[in-house]
Amino acid sequence: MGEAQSIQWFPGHMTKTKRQIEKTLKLVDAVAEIVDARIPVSSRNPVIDKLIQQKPRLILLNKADMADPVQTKRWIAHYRAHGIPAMPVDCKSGKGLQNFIPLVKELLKERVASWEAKGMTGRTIRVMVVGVPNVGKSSLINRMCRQSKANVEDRPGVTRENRWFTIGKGFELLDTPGVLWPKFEDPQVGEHLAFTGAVKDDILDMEHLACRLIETLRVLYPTAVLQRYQLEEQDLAQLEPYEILEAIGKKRGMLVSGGAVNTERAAIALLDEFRGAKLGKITLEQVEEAV
Ligand SMILES: Nc1nc2c(ncn2[C@@H]2O[C@H](COP(=O)(O)OP(=O)(O)O)[C@@H](O)[C@H]2O)c(=O)[nH]1
Ligand SMILES: [Mg+2]
Repeated sequence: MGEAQSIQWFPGHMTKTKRQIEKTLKLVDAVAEIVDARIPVSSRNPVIDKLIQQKPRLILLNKADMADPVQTKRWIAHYRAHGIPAMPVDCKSGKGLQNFIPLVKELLKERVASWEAKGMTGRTIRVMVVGVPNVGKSSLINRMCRQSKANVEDRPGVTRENRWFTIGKGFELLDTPGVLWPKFEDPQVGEHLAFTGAVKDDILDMEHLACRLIETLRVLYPTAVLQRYQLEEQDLAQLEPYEILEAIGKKRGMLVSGGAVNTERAAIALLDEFRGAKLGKITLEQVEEAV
């Protein structure tokens, strides 16, 4: 996407969100940060690290159903090596969520022991769920609530958006207060969020985006593209991305009158299919450093 577009998206509400998160942090015992397992770097706001500081934290690699399991394992090892427990989840189906509360309890083991030593037995554990838009915060909360037949409650002293969700006995979740925007200034971040559909398509040039996706995929997952669109290996490696888009459209019979390929339609098809994991389980951002 162009520079102008990315500037347009960046809203000025971060200061307010930061303040809200800082205030709310005082009310919770831990933070569960959700990232998109396909783009674990771009789907988080780096400001989070500064905000959270000493608060115990865990990372949920969500949408693991669509990510490359080998890469997801590497990310988990990577976070763990940095002292952050992490786990893969699929909040759409609920897969992996049975490990969520146990992991939080493990994270807070010493704290819980010290509460108990002070006679505070059965104290409620409160966890704030943070993450950029579309990463799956609501899905996580809904899933967890459904599993435990929980309810939503309002409490004095918190704003209407700050709703606590009781999930199971002595365990509560809170959604991110405010909107935690990703770091759009970095063009690659904006692009990866657009590939995964985290950004509204009506402000994007779909053909340009599809060409960029082709460039990325032919390096990281060439076989996935070859198989899905029945392309020649040499073509995928050597043609210009736009020519590959044309080849995809041609294979699909997406033509306009006169016989030219409708590349706009081809672009939309490619992006839709990528987002729907029709090309397979793909992770666009991979761990660089050895762990
Ligand atoms: N395939 C898949 N889709 C998911 C998963 N979690 C969330 N989604 C979808 O991602 C979109 C955004 O989820 P939502 O919970 O609204 O994100 P929020 O903006 O962080 O609250 C929705 O269409 C969800 O159905 C997941 O684990 N796997
Ligand atoms: Mg939500």
